Amino acid sequence: MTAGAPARTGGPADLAGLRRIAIATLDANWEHDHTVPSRTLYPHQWSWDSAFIAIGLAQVRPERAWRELASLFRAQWADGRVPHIVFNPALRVGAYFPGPELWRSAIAEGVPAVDTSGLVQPPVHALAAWLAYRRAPDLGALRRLYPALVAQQRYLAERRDLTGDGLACVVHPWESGLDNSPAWDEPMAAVPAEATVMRAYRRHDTAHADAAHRPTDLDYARYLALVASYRDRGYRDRGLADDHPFLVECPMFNAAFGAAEHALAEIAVLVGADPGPHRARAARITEALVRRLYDPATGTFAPRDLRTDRLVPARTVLGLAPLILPDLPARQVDALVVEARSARFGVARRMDRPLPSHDRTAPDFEPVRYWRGPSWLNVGWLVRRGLLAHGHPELAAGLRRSMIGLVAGAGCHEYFHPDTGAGLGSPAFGWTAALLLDLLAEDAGIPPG
Ligand code: 2M8
Repeated sequence: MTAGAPARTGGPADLAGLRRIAIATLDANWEHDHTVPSRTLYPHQWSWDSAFIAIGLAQVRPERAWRELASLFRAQWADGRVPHIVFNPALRVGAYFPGPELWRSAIAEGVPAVDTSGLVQPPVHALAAWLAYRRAPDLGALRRLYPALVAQQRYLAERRDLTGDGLACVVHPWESGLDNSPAWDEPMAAVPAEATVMRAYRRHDTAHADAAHRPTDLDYARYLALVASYRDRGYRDRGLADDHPFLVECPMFNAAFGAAEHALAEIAVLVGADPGPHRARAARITEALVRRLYDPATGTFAPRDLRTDRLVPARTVLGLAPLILPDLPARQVDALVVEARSARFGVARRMDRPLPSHDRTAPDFEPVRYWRGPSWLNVGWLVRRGLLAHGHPELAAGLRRSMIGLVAGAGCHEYFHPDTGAGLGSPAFGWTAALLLDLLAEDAGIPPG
C-alpha cells in the first residue's frame, strides 16, 4: 500500500496485519512503566498521549494499560495538576527540548520526586480509565486512580477557572495539545518574543522532523517566553490574570473537562462513591461551554481569549470537540454536524480526504505544518465518539474508515497529509497505534465505550 492510498478498511487479512503493526509500535515504544509517544521526537512520558495509549493498550496489553496511567499519576503535583511531561531521568541532557533544565519543576511547591513540566494537557484521563476498565476490568486499579482523577479535576476547577465562569483556562498553547493551531495565532501575537532568541538554543524536533512540518522559531520563542513567565512565578496560578500574557478558554480542553465528569460519574458508581456531584459538575461545564464558547454567527465553538474577552475567529477542529459531551443541547449538536460536514472539514459517509486539523478553505491552511492542517488520529477519534453519541452512526463509520485507511496507507505516523494521506512527523507514533487498535476492536465485536 502506498502513502496516499484512498481511505479503505481492507479485508480481514489487511486488518490483522494492521493490528500487528500497531501492537509492534506500542511494544517498541514501551519504556519500563510507560509508552513514549515517539522514540526520536518525544522520548519522555506525555500526559494526554498516555491516556490515549492506555485505551489501545487495554485491547492488547491490559496490565500495561493500568501501569501507563498509574505511572503518569505518580507524577501528579500536590495541587492536583497532572504535568504534561514526566521526564525520564535515564535520558541524556538534550534528548528533548525544552528539557528538565529549562522547566526546573523542583523550584515549585508540592512537586513529585521526578522532574516534570509545569503545564497540563486536556484531561482525557478519566475517559481513558473508564474505557480501559470496560475493555480490561481491574477494579483495584480503578479504585486507586479515582481520587487522583478527582484531584485533577479539582485543580482545573479551583485554580484554572480564572473568571469564575465554570471553564478552565490554558496558560500555554502546549496545554491545548494543538501547539501551533491557527486558533492560537491571535492570542500568541500579544506574547512579546523575537525569533532570534532561538539562536541561543538547539531545537531537538527539527533534527528529527522536517522544519517545514513543525512550528516556526517565532512560535518556539513565544513558547519559551510563556514557560519563563509561568516558571518565574513558581508555577503558581494565583494572580495569573495580572500579568501572564496568554490566557485562553479552549473548547477541546473544556470538552475533555466535561467528558471527564461524565466518566467519573460512571467510575464513582463502580468504586462506591457518589456519582451525583460529577453529574452536576458535568452539566455546569456543558452549560458554560455553550454560554461562553459557542458562536451562533458561525455555528461552531471557538476559544475565548481572556485578555480581550473575544472569541478567536479561526475555525479549527477544536470547535468540533464539544460533540463528545453527551448532554450537548440539540441546537449545538446540529450546528456542529453541519460544520463537520461542510467543505471546511469534509466529514461524510464516504470521505474522499481525511479530517483536517484546520478549516481547509482558510487562507492560512497549511497541509504539512503540524496542527495547521494535517490530519491527526486522536482528534478524529474524539469527533467520531461525538458523532456516535449523538446518533450519527453513518458519519462516524465514514470517519472510522478514513482513519483506518490513513494508517493502512502510510503506517502509524504521527500525522497525515490532509489531501494525499502521506505520513508526516514520527513514523512510529504511540497514540496513532493505540487508537487504531481501539477502532479495529469494533470489527472483533467489541462495541465502542
Ligand atoms: C506535541 O507537543 C510537544 C510539546 O508538548 C512538542 O511539540 O514537542 C503535541 O502534538 C502534543 O499534543 C503531544 O502531546 C506531544 C507528544 O506527542 O507532542
